[in-house]
Amino acid sequence: MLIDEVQIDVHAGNGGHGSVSFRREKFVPKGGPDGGNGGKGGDIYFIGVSDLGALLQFQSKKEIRADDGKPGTAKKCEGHGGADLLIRIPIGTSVLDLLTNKTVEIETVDQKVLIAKGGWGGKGNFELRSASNQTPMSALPGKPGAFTTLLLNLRFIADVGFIGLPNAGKSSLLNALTNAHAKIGNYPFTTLEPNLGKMDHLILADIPGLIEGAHNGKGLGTKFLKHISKTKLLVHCIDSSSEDVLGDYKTIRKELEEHDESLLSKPEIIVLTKSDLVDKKEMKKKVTALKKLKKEILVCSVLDDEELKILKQKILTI
Ligand SMILES: Nc1nc2c(ncn2[C@@H]2O[C@H](COP(=O)(O)OP(=O)(O)O)[C@@H](O)[C@H]2O)c(=O)[nH]1
Ligand SMILES: [Mg+2]
Repeated sequence: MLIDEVQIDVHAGNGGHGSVSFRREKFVPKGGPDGGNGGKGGDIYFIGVSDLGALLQFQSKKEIRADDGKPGTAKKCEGHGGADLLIRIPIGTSVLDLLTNKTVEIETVDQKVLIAKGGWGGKGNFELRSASNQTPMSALPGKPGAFTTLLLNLRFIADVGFIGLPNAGKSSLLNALTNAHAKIGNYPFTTLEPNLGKMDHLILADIPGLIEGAHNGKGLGTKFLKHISKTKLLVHCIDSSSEDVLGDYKTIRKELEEHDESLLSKPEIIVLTKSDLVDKKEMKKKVTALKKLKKEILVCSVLDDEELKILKQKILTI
């Protein structure tokens, strides 16, 4: 399972309280103040990782807390600081702070971003001495750690996105070209989440359920349309046994346009899938119907190694 959107609460550690304490020495009945400062609360950082599954850590844990600082103690001892937390976040995640409405993008591996700062420790009564008050009888409390609510959104999942109507053969192609084990079925919506596979250095994704109306929440498309936005190439799959290949193409293009117009200018190749199901003459007609789009058109069957090889080479040239 791939988690691509999750809301979490983050609480940095609170600062430890300052201490109220007085020196105790033999023959000095009333020693001066010696209460130490509280320790600082732990900070929370995000760090970029290449593991796309890293958001899975939030599946059952939606609240992240860093340790509080410890209180100060006698003899001017400062309390221990709370340990900082380093949270692994997949690159391509945008982090929206729902309280400030600011967004940070996690873009590179090892990128470290301070998300919530721990509170400073309170001053102990030793540090609070002043000219007017040499023996403060109180100390300051630690400051609370920063708190916020974040919406994490994983966008950048693949170099190449396979799009097309349900049943067009996207998952089958992904499996044939990569190490993925996507579910295949002769019914719509087998693919409920994007399937990823690796082909040489490229990550290929099978983007599920793009259907008419997906952009306004019908079907399963909306959730996944965003994954297309950062791919370098779209492989538009059209079932060559369809009666209206051009209509199928346009349906998907309309979805893309209504979601985000800029998707239309992405490099795209058209693949007429399941080529084994139609004869040569019919295939020629289908290719001709798509020719006027002035896009690269390939025909491919998962049963034909030669056609698969050509498709692979084409994808690798991006
Ligand atoms: N004959 C034939 N059937 C195919 C081919 N590719 C996919 N199919 C079948 O078409 C149906 C839908 O395929 P699937 O990959 O699940 O489509 P998706 O919904 O686009 O992911 C399945 O029954 C597949 O077995 C192909 O190249 N040739
Ligand atoms: Mg599928």
